[in-house]
Amino acid sequence: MKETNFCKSCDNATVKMYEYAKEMGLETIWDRAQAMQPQCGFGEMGLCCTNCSMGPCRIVKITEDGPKKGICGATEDTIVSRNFARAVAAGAAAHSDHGRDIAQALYHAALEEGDYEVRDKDKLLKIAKEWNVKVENRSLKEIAREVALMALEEFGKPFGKLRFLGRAPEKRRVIWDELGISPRAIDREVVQVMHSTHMGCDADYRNIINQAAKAALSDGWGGSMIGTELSDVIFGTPVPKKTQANLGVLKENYVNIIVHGHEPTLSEAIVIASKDPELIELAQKQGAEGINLAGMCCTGNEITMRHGVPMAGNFFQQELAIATGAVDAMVVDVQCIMPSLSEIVKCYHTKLITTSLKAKVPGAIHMEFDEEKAVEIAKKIVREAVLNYKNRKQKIYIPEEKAQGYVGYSYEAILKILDKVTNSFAHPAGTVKPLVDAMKSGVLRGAAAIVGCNNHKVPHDSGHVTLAKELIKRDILVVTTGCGAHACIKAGLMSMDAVNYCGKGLATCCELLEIPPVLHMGSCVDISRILTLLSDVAKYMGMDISDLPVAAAAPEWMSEKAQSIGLYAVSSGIYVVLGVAPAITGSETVVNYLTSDIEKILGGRFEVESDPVKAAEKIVYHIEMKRKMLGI
Ligand code: XCC
Ligand code: SF4
Repeated sequence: MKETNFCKSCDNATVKMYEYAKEMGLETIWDRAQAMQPQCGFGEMGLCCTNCSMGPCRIVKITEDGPKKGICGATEDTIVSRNFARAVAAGAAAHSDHGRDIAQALYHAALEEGDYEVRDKDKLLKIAKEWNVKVENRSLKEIAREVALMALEEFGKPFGKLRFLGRAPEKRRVIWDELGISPRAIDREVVQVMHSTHMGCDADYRNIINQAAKAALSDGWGGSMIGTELSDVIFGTPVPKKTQANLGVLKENYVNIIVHGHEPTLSEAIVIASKDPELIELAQKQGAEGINLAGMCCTGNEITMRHGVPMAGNFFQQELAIATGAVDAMVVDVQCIMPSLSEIVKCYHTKLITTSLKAKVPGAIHMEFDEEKAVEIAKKIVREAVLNYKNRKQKIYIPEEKAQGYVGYSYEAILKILDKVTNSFAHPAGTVKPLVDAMKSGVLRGAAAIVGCNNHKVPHDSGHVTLAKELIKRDILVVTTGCGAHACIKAGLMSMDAVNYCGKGLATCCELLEIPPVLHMGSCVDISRILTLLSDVAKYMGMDISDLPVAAAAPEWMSEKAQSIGLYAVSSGIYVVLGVAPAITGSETVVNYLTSDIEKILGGRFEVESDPVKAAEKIVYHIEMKRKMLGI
């Protein structure tokens, strides 16, 4: 096999740990990616169909005489768009099911069952008002219960449209209505995609993509938004705070617990349990100095946004964390958990603890999480980790890299920061006006979101980091979520010193507002925060989201959730640059539709650009073009 160095990363800790893992004879994601080469061309192009058992059918493009249709007669356009739509539906399902769990947690909180409570009363009241819930002469619990029930109804209500669509600018809602893609109920849109992409159903690629767009919108403006908003109600809306990031946050003489996955219901309870005096004492009895909690992937984002818990790393660092030998338990819930973890823990004392019925891994210990007994179960889990400390037997190697940065920029936090420069006499507090003014004057050219995962097809973290640096250099404010946020904080882009990378305009804004040029807005469901922010800016300016000088990028995306996010962003009028091509290249028609024609209908479109420097140029071009159209 050709020896290629798959572990190209711009993160030193990752490179070091990868080399160390190799020395130790451990297998990591990079080794498996290398062993997988060459990857299947049919799959890569989206040209393989397994939707019925007459297949698999694959369309052969490279030779003239190969089959050009599936056995049922499905064309490449049908097959490619169906595969794409199914991936979007799966992604929307994952995000939305997360949202549903949070709504359920709020319901329990309202009934005083379990350990959750309403921590952000203002946000609850705001949502209640938005949803026409009666608040006068009612207790907070009663209001919370009704809001939770209404949120749960959003998944399967028989009539009407999603309530949060009301946040979008009027022009946007008209576009959705006219196209028939305003989502009705979240589950329904996902089910409809699965139905219409069943064998012998929808064969029109445009119609298939429209339905996928509807499901994607039910994620962004439905499941994800419910996830974010109700998480804020239960656990508090994030405010800026300082934290540390990278594998160097692990501490040799402490019980190290990593929480990894997505839903804050579990991780919030673990945060409480890890501070329990009895458990800390138990840890000390085992010879440790205390308990050190760190987060990975989106769970890491959730608990750092609300508690400043250190961020241990992103998707590609999960195996490496275990290879440090210092992790006493890795506690996981759902999504982005590599099944390989159960293999790598065999070489260490680390306990891999699964907690969700939706995600069990052979070889892991399963300790089922129950929202009604959250802290009790969390304490049991932390106890497992603490008692495991004395079982450490391998050499410990923790890379020293740990960056400092600021996190916690929820939409509400951003508004509050903008208040600092708002002359309350001239304009009311809590408006986006200062942001709009900065954009209009050209001090800020625009804004871009950098989101998404890690993918071996792009050097680890460097897609995110290079793009962010290129954009802030050109006075474009960057907001980020997900594994992109981990990449940016590790590269120092969330520290105040990052102004040194900025153009003059952005540097001035950052200094005035005391913010870093790259703002951590949370986990992937929190991209809904960005939708809310953009909607309010558009509404303030009396226009649509598609008119704004903004863009989004997912330089290293890999998950189905990312495909759903990409499509709801495009369907919300946003220009989205992908660093990795989705599996659609088998149909030129579908590629043209998603990267060009769709813009005429929805105002946003996809662009594929694997080189982050070129991606930055394209974003700058797009932003400048939008500015010109706005006459600013
Ligand atoms: Fe997963 Fe959310 Fe992607 Fe990271 S960014 S690899 S989806 S953890 Ni969501
Ligand atoms: Fe083949 Fe059509 Fe069945 Fe797909 S649905 S596997 S293209 S016969």
